[in-house]
Amino acid sequence: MTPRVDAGRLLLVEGLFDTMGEARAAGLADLLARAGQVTLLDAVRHDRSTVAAAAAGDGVRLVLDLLPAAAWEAAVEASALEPVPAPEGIDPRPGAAGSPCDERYLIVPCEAGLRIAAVDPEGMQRALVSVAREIVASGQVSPRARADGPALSWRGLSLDAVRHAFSADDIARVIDLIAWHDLSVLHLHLTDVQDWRLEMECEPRLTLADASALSVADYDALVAHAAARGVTLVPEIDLPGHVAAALARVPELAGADPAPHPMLAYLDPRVPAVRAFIADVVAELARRSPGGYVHIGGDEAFGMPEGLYAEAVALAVAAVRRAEKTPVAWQEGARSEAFVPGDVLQAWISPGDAFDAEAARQEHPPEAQPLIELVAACFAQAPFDVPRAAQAGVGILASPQSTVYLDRRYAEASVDPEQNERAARLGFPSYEPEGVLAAAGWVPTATPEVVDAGATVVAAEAALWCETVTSLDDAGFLLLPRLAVLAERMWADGRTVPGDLGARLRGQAPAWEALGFTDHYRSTALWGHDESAR
Ligand code: TNX
Repeated sequence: MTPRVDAGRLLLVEGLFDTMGEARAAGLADLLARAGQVTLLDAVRHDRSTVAAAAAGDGVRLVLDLLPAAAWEAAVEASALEPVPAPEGIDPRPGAAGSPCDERYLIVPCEAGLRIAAVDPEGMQRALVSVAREIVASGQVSPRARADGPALSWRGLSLDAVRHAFSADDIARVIDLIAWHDLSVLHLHLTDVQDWRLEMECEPRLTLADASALSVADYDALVAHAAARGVTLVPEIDLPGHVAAALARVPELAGADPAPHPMLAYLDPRVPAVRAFIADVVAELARRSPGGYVHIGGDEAFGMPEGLYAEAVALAVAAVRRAEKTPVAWQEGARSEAFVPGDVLQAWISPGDAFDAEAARQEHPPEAQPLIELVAACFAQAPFDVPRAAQAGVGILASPQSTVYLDRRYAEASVDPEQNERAARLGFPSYEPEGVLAAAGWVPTATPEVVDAGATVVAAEAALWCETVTSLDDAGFLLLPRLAVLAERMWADGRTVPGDLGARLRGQAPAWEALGFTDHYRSTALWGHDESAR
């Protein structure tokens, strides 16, 4: 059957399957169809009538030209376009070694239509998605020549899949969304105080009572879904703090001493069952995740003695290394001294974001004071984390809370009064609200606390924590439009993106809606008063 082709919504691509491979070409076709109602066809594989329709002007013809790396510079020169530097930092993809994959592309007019040149299938994918975004925004593809590419190879979203139990299908939709905005990583936060969300073959009790947990098959399918859309899954199992759910389900993990506070729990590395548990869960997670990096958490181990913390983190790091992967942890991991050059620490506590112990002491009743002191002691070390990482030569994954945490209320009103209830309900209550365009000037590699400490930003991620989220719609409300702003900054870093950011964001709303994120925030800053008709 010939697919129905709407005028201007057909991309007829020469060399699609040959250049991209089966899985990725199919994944890309699915993404474009879902997000943009853009039909992607391989000109060689499809029937004559479709090809003829495209030739007659119903679609855009694209010729893919996968170049040898050595031919790239000459191609840029021939195009007379401003060259874009190769991406920097670390490459999250499976099997990546050495320099990051080259996601740069050139789009130049040619006799048949447009020629897309890249040296990697990743570059082809980003180019084709950019063409589809243009179709969504304007209904057409401009014949203008352009060269583009990301500044950083690892551009991610960290998604809390614990505080809200996203289904595998919800997570697939988030993957589609981030692929549409050229992100390369979905960092999945899979375990926390409240729940352990990923079925583990080595310890089935972790998810036995939880019908909504992601099964082994769900996880494998998500890894494949992501890979086919140019996204690598970086899984996180949060150790040695944030583990109350695991301790409740696996009683042998109980510590040698009583917990420092009834509300706190950690994995005590002196307990033999704990040592085996850390080794087993990390090994299994690494085995099931084809990407090169495994995140072991390491954040907020409140009340845990320093020596035990360092020992527990070192066990997790060693398990990652045995699996021939590279460890990632939240910045507190620097305190363990288990990280070496090539490893990654995720900086999230910007100056000014740290826990305000004085305010907490004032606000809370006497019985909360001991807990406040334990939390305060942990945060008091935060200013030294990135300097410690710098000294150890460990790269920084930049996620400055004040800029990239999307569990933050919107400062401005919505043009749609129906969004008020959601706006009041969603977001971490103690954070200052922020406007949708607040991150428009973010330069990830110039994140001040990282640069000041002499550390290097090797990757960047936005984050959505889900304490207040109760559905995928809620997530979409917090993510959009802000994630699109952050994605653009992670792509461009210090470069200015020409044109009007507001117009670019509004232009993508149909794609968000087509992906099911219908309740994106209709901020007055973007939609003005007269545009509420949407
Ligand atoms: C801090 S960021 C956390 C999360 C919370 C988040 C709320 C980090 C490593 N830990 O557990 O969900 O704040 O924004």
